[in-house]
Amino acid sequence: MEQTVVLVKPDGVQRGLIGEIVQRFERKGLKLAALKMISLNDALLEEWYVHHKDKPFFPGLKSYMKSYPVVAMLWEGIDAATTVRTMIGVTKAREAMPGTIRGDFAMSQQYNLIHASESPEAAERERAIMFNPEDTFDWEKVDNIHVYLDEERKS
Ligand code: 3AN
Repeated sequence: MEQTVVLVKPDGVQRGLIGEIVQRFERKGLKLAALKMISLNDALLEEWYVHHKDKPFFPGLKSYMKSYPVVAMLWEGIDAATTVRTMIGVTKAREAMPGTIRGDFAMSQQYNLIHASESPEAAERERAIMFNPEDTFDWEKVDNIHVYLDEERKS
């Protein structure tokens, strides 16, 4: 099944929202395949945000992402990348729809609590940057038979 990478960013860690965020994805029916706390450094962030490296906000983004640890997770499910992006809401958090994570808990364009891979391709790239093979777990989530139709699970 598809996997997607999520980071609870330093503001989410500071604001005590790790549990809330994990709970939303668990209750949705996604499967957790990896979870770790990590302090990010310049080299990792320059690779992670390579598409933003010439943007005026990049230096500020980098120092914010290094300011405190983040919690990195790998979530698995059918269409996981799109599902999680829908659940987090738009970048400018004060405009994010109520019911989304940013819509319910954040106001800022930069301090928007959470990162989620933009696409399955981005998720593969981010997974390789963030996780070693031993960080990830391939386990059977037995309640998947109640989350998906048989045909969906086998497709
Ligand atoms: P998203 O996280 O919604 O995919 P991106 O990829 O456009 O958004 O931006 C990556 C991160 O850069 C955002 N989560 C946010 O923290 C920060 N960011 C994006 N746009 C701005 C901006 N105009 N000013 C400050 N920070 C920004």
